[in-house]
Amino acid sequence: MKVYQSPSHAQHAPAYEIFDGGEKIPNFETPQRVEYILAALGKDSRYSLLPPQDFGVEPILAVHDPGYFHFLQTAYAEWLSIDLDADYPKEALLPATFPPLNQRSQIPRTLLGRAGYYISDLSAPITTGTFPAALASAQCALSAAAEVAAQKQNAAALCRPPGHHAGRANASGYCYLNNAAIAAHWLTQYGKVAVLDIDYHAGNGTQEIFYERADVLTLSIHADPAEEYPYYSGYPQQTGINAGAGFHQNYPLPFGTDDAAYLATLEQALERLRAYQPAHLILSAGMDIYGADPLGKIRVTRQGIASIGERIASLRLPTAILLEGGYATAALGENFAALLNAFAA
Ligand code: OKP
Ligand code: ZN
Repeated sequence: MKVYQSPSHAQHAPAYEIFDGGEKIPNFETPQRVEYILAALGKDSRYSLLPPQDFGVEPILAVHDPGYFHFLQTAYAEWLSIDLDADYPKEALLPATFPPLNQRSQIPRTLLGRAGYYISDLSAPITTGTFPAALASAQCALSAAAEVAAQKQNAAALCRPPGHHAGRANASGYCYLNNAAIAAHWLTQYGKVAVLDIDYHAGNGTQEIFYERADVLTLSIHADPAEEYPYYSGYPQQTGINAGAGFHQNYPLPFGTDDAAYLATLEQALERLRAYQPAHLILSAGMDIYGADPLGKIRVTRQGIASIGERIASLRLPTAILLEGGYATAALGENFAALLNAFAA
């Protein structure tokens, strides 16, 4: 199986994020995550690691707002150029002011105003290497999608930063460009696409991007947003609108969900996928469902992850498997390999 990966990911290494209560903590979404996956896959001759091809910005701008994309591209340099007092911390651009509901009609000129407009929470700092890393991450996803379309074979991408919380015009939750949405939209040129998101957190960005579309079925299995980030999206009654009515489904799970309960819910999602008959599948593969994940409260084991992979692979759909979250870093390599093995056969 081809696995796309770019060394550019390491340029995105934010030192911190702001946690609840204002606590400044080391960022969980680290470059080491990919290092552990490379170590695990490197031991297995079935996997060939490849750099991404360059698809340019067009497939990204087909999904993301051009003003947002331009902001991502230029914000950090602009942040450095602003004359603030000398000891102002500038390792990352992170706003402290956000637009209240119904106050999004004006985009302010000043950088911090635009930062609050385009960044939705305190877990998406923009640092010097954030844009090149996010761009390379999206190219990895597109490369896997192109491989799947051309060869009708599964392919994977070690996307870092992840993407599923990024909306059409906003960054949040470690995500800047929605890799899965970019790849899924690109694949619609070859027919219907489905996105199955198994990250612990609801795929709210992906939900938003395809919410009015019937040509991309989006399904997300995640911790109940009534209790967990991203809080405001990922509810079962949110099923799409207009042309997209009935083409989104959320499967919220309670804290403590074990392998058996997870797999039972997965079967419901698989039933939807079989009925939809997509030409291609994108799997948003977050590994933070793992029991030992420091950000997760679902209790799936490594064997459970392997079973999840086997059940999804049994659909026999050409599938692009894209890394999303997973913060039990030392276990991430073996966990991702356990998932991928089912698709490599
Ligand atoms: C990204 B992905 C709440 C902090 C929430 C953001 C989590 C982003 C997860 N205490 N921080 O879906 O794995
Ligand atoms: Zn997650």
